[in-house]
Amino acid sequence: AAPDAYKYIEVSEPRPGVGQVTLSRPKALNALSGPLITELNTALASLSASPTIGAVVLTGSSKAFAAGADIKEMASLTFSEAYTTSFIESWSNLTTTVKKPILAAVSGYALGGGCELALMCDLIYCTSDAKFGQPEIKLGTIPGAGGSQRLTRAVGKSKAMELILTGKFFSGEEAEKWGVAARTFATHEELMAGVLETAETIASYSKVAVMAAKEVVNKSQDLPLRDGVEYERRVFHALFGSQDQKIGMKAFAEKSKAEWSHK
Ligand code: CO8
Repeated sequence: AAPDAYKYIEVSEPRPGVGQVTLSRPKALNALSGPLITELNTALASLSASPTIGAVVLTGSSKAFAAGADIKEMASLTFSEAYTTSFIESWSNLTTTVKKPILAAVSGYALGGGCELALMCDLIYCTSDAKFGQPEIKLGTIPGAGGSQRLTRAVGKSKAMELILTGKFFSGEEAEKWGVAARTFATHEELMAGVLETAETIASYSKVAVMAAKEVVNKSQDLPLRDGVEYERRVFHALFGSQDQKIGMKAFAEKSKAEWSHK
């Protein structure tokens, strides 16, 4: 879709091969309403399908990545409505349909569904004073978009229990210390420069290899170790069938720069 087709997000290509989606509902601190999630899914599907895009950055503003699901929209929902419409199931499209790496760049609030959205991405960079949290307990509910599962895998059971049962926030600095975030930055500007640099690096590699690498690392979250190692080996074997494996290894031997065919 054309960039101006969106109301709650902005889509751009700030660096060669890098797509950027910026959540933009400033008056509600980027609260994740149904229409916003629909736009996000459309934009991600289109970037994922684009032959020129190699990596995607998902970000918000310096004040908020996203302050959660839209509480006002959810407040009057009934069980039968939530159940029969599979409320928020489409959020997971991000993890199931996008084969290219998605890098979350988090400044300010990443709360509830916002924290879960960041956790669904392939890696998180953030500012040191970013505010993560799963405060659903304060609203009389619990995380509903994977937070209890992904946060627990990231920080371990005891810490996840503490965070989810108290709803207390944790900082970007803590997120990095606990392995939730890969790197922290002092300011939003430095964060964006850092995330775009990493995204550009990823986008400079063979798309076949990058997609395979993303796939096998994510499998580690679902499979027992033995099955995961076997899965990885199968995919590794399969890549000997790609042109880019031949191109990459030949370039190394010739001390030249690989010109990827992405095949
Ligand atoms: N939903 C709807 N509107 C929101 C949300 C939200 N999650 N967060 C902020 N807003 C709105 C505020 O209502 C306010 O609007 P208005 O100006 O019309 O009153 C505007 O954004 C600005 O917010 P504040 O005035 O509150 O700004 P402050 O700087 O004072 O405070 C906070 C910022 C601390 C982030 C505060 O806004 C806050 O606590 N927000 C809610 C955080 C929260 O509880 N998030 C979890 C929501 S539940 C959830 O995400 C998961 C539910 C389980 C299912 C998962 C998927 C749906």
